[in-house]
Amino acid sequence: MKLVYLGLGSNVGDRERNLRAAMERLAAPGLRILRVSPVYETEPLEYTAQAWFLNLVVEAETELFPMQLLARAGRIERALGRVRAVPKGPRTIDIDILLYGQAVVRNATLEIPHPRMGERRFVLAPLADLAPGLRHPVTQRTARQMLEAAPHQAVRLIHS
Ligand code: PH2
Ligand code: MG
Ligand code: MG
Repeated sequence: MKLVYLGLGSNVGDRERNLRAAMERLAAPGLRILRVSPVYETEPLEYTAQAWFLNLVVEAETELFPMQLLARAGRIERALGRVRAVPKGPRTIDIDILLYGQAVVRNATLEIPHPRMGERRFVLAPLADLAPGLRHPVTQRTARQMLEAAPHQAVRLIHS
């Protein structure tokens, strides 16, 4: 059983509902959601000409291997109508594996820890709410330390 952290985001349609629907589908055999962070409304990063996102982080325990978890996430994204029109562009739902226990995974389709998590307040703010002392397995920095060092991005707490 591994403790994992998943980053969810939505900026198309009913964003709250998309997040809820994704969590309902994530919680299937082999994965149990333990805690859910507060929801943040966040300025788009990287591809900036798009609507603001709602983002949250899910803490779960899972028996799925990383590639199985990635496959489940991809199936849910497709089921909820995600279309990959613009890379990093608008999406009904995005489910990213941030951390998988203390594992380091790198292959052609998956990299864990998520390679850009250290630059993303939309990930680090909700992650630090759940697990401020959680350490990045490579840098050994805590979620709180990463949040303090992250570049500017507007994020505002919507609700817990
Ligand atoms: N996801 C991206 C790119 N930019 N910006 C915010 N605020 N939230 C996201 O979830 C997000 C993003 C690529 O997945
Ligand atoms: Mg993403
Ligand atoms: Mg993604």
